[in-house]
Amino acid sequence: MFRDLVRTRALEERLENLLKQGHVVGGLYRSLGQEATAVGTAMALDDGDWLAPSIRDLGAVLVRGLPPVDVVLQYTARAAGPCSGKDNTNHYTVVDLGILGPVSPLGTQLCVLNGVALTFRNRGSDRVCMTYQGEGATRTGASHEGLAFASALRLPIVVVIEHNRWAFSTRSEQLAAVRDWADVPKAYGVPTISVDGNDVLACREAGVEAVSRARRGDGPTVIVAETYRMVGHAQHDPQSYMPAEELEEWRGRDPIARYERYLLEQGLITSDELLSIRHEVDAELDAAVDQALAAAMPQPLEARTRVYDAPEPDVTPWTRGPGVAGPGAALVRT
Ligand SMILES: Cc1ncc(C[n+]2csc(CCOP(=O)(O)OP(=O)(O)O)c2C)c(N)n1
Repeated sequence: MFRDLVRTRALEERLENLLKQGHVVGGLYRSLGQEATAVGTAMALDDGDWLAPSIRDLGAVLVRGLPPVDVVLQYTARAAGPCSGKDNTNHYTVVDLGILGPVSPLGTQLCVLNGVALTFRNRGSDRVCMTYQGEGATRTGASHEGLAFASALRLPIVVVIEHNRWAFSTRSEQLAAVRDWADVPKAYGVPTISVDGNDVLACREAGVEAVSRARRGDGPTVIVAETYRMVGHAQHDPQSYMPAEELEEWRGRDPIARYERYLLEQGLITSDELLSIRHEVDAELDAAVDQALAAAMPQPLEARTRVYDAPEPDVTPWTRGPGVAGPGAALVRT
C-alpha cells in the first residue's frame, strides 16, 4: 500500500511537469492529500471486480493494475494509450482490468455501473463494483437515482464519497443542509461507513467490510471518506479561495507521511526499505515517461475507429441532394 501511495503521488507530479512542459494539453486533476482514500478502498477488490474511478482516483486505477506507462501514454495522447490518443485526460476505460472510466457529467457513472452490477447478478456471478463520487457529484439527480436503484435492487455495489471539502470553489457546507454526509444514503436505506479518508488502513478496512457485504448479496454500501483536496480543482485553478491556515492544518494529516510513521513505529519496515521503495518507484516512473514520450502519435484516421460500437462507421460526408434547393433538400451521401 505504501508503494501504491507513493506511485500515485509521484506519477501525478510527473504528469504535472509534463503539463507545464506542454506535453499534456488536457485537464489534469490531482488527488494530492487524498490518495489514501482511493488506494485503501480499491485494495478491497478482487480480480474480476469492476471499478469506476472519479477524476481523483488514479491511486485506485494503479491498485487495479494499470501500468503507469499506460497512464502517461493516455495523458500525452499517444497512439498506444488506452484511448489511442482520442482523449488526453482521464476518460479511459480498460475492460480487461474492469475499469469503467470517468465521464464528465457528474453522478452518471453510478447509473452505468449499476448496469454492470445488475449484469453480474443476473449471470449468477459474485463480482462486486466500486465507484467514487466527490460530495459535489452526490448533489446530482443521477447520483440520487443511482443510489435509489442500487438500493431497491440490492445491487453488489460500493459507493465511496470522497468528502474533500470543496467542489471546485464551492465549500461542501454550501452544497447541502446535512452536516454529516453519511446521513444522505440513510434516506435510501443504504448502510454507511464513515472513515478517516487520510488513514489508508482504515480505508482498506471500510472497503473490505463494504465489499464483503456486496459479495454475499446484502446490497450496496456507501463509504464516506473525510479528506481534503490539497490543490486546486485542476491545474488551471490557482486555489486562491482556499484559506492558507486550513491547508496548513490538513498538511499535518498527510496520508503518506502518516502511514510512513505508522510503519516505522510498528517496526514493520526500516527507513532504508522505505527509501528503496521510493527509489524503485522513481525508476519505474522515469522509464514510463521516457517510453511514452518516445511513442508515436496517432494517425489522423484513428479518429474514426472505436468511437461507435460498429467496427468501422460510415463517415462518408452528407451533402444536400439534387432537386429542391435550400434546407428542405434531402441529405444524401456522396
Ligand atoms: C452534472 C455536472 N455538473 C457540473 C460539472 C462541472 N464540474 C466538474 S468537476 C466539478 C466539481 C466536482 O466536485 P466534487 O464532486 O466534490 O469532486 P472533487 O472535484 O471535489 O473531487 C464540477 C462542478 C459536471 N462535470 N457535471
